[in-house]
Amino acid sequence: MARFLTLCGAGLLTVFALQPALASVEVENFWLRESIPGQPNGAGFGKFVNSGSDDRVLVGASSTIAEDVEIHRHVRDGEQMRMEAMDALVIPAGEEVVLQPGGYHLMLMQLQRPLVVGEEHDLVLIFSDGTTIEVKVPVKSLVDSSSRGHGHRH
Ligand SMILES: [Cu+2]
Repeated sequence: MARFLTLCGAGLLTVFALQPALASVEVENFWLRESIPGQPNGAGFGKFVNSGSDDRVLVGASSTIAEDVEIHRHVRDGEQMRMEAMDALVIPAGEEVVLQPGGYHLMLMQLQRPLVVGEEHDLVLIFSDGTTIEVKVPVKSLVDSSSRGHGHRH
């Protein structure tokens, strides 16, 4: 056990290599929102599916495109919605947790450069048990083409 803890301290890559397939959590349809000019931070969304019999707890994330990645949620503050950082996001056993605009999201703090539609960026999701999931995440447009489209209605 002591040896395992030491390896954990040695870095995420080591942990990832040791535990490639134990994760009972799967990620679906993760995407990053394209940057608005002048906006220093980015946002990421997607779905966690926990098919296992244990709760899983997301405790952090990282990406080479951002200085840091925080777990956020929107909370109502009087008439306003504001964002709040969370230490952890629980994905209960057998359940799904969706990250979406206006709700839970990953906040990519201090982007190295703006997020452009068509790009893909790496994202590492870190769980409380030391396991990680690494995904390639596409950047998508702010305007959802399915809802706005080009308006062929008459
Ligand atoms: Cu946020």
